[in-house]
Amino acid sequence: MITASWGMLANLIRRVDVVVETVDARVPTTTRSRRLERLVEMMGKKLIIALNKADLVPRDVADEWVKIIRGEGYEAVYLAAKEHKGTRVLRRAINRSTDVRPILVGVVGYPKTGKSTIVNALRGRAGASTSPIPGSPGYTRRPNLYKGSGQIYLLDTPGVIPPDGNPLEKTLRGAPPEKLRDPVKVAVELIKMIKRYRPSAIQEAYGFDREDPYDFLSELATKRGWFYKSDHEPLIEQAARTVIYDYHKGKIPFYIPPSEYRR
Ligand SMILES: Nc1nc2c(ncn2[C@@H]2O[C@H](COP(=O)(O)OP(=O)(O)O)[C@@H](O)[C@H]2O)c(=O)[nH]1
Ligand SMILES: [Mg+2]
Repeated sequence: MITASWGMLANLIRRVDVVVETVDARVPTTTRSRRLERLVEMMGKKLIIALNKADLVPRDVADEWVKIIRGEGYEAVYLAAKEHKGTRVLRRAINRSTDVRPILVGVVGYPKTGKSTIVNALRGRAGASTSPIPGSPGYTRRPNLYKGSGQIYLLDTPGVIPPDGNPLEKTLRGAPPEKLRDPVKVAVELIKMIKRYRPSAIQEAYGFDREDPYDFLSELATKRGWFYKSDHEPLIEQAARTVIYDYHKGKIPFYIPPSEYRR
């Protein structure tokens, strides 16, 4: 993974007209970055908040989040980039956000929120080739823009926001589980959070559950045949990392309801 920095993000934002901030529709509040939003505003660029992975939440939930975010004065849309659903709505929002033509767009967000998938979806049939805008300052240099549809051009490097916060927040913000000092503790917290909103989620995803998340991880390791070589105890760290990966893949049914927001 590329080590991202806020300096790099600022350079990227400086180059574009519109920033698309990708957030995970299951946990939009945690995967939004106020720091990014302030930076985009400060630099006088347009911001569109794209609630991605909307296939993992009910439609009325996605609609409600869009309403809430628009109520804060930001443009917001929801989409399921992986399924190529909602990309037309996002394109329309980009076109409406500015009179500048052509429009240079940067896609920025925490890891695993779907930046690459959105870039690909916006490129549509344009293919893998990058096409510099004739007459633009970058034209004579290395091509670094992808042609999207119409007048939209996309920066070829999405901006990665470094995951911050406590270990659970970092995990929800896409930090790789291999880097966690205590993946078991984080997976236990993640399971508790998920079950608070959907008590049957673990049962639905794995076909079994235990009241104590620690017991669940231990049994998951046993069922999958993951044991320490030394003492043949269940390798719960591997079970913990698996649950975190499965969460990111959307295998565990869960989302935060918008009613939680205004508390
Ligand atoms: N369910 C679902 N998964 C998605 C969607 N978009 C991306 N993903 C998945 O989320 C993971 C991260 O996507 P990626 O585009 O690589 O994220 P990036 O790290 O922000 O560039 C991948 O496993 C994607 O398949 C979506 O709309 N729905
Ligand atoms: Mg990516």
